[in-house]
Amino acid sequence: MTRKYGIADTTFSRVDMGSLVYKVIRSEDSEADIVRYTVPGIKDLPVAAKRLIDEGCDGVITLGWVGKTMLDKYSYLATSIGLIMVQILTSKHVIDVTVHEDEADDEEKLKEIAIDRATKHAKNLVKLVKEGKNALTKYAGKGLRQGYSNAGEID
Ligand code: RDL
Ligand code: RDL
Ligand code: RDL
Repeated sequence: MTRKYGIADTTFSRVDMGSLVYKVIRSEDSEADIVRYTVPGIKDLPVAAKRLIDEGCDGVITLGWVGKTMLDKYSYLATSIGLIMVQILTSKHVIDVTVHEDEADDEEKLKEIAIDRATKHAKNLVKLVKEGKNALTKYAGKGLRQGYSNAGEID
């Protein structure tokens, strides 16, 4: 059976993570169907993810960008709860890639975080969809990070 992946991204984001993630999924799973759904902002992502799953996606990756204000952070908290609800309701993974604009002061660094986080999580999604529960077990406890270099295991 051909696997089907959903990509939900936003026009609010300042980096085009959707196009990047499309290429990563394509290279990790060359036969896959990939559907992209672009919405205005993060609060629109839960329903986009739900609709992608309703139309047959085996897993979804969401690509959000959170502004610097308290209001933006509250919007993200609401979004995160919504995305978790979608996962619980559908029993499918919705991998949440979020870049917080206050993670870095300069734009180049923010872009680097976005590219690294989106790429690593796209690979995580493909692994989970292709191989299931134990796909990531060999990395358990290794202190992996997305957007930064790995924190590493404490031994
Ligand atoms: O449904 C339309 C909008 O309400 C929705 O797109 C929101 O997600 C837009 N939005 C905010 O209203 C906000 O206060 C966003 C942010 N902050 C944000 O930080 N990032 C977004 N959208 O992607
Ligand atoms: O769906 C992919 C990720 O969004 C998800 O795995 C998150 O749980 C990753 N994550 C964060 O995004 C974060 O800001 C984690 C932490 N903080 C954290 O403190 N511990 C985690 N994950 O295990
Ligand atoms: O140790 C530094 C970072 O890992 C920490 O600040 C995280 O909270 C940063 N982070 C996010 O803010 C987020 O929205 C992470 C993720 N998502 C994520 O998916 N994976 C991370 N960090 O490793």
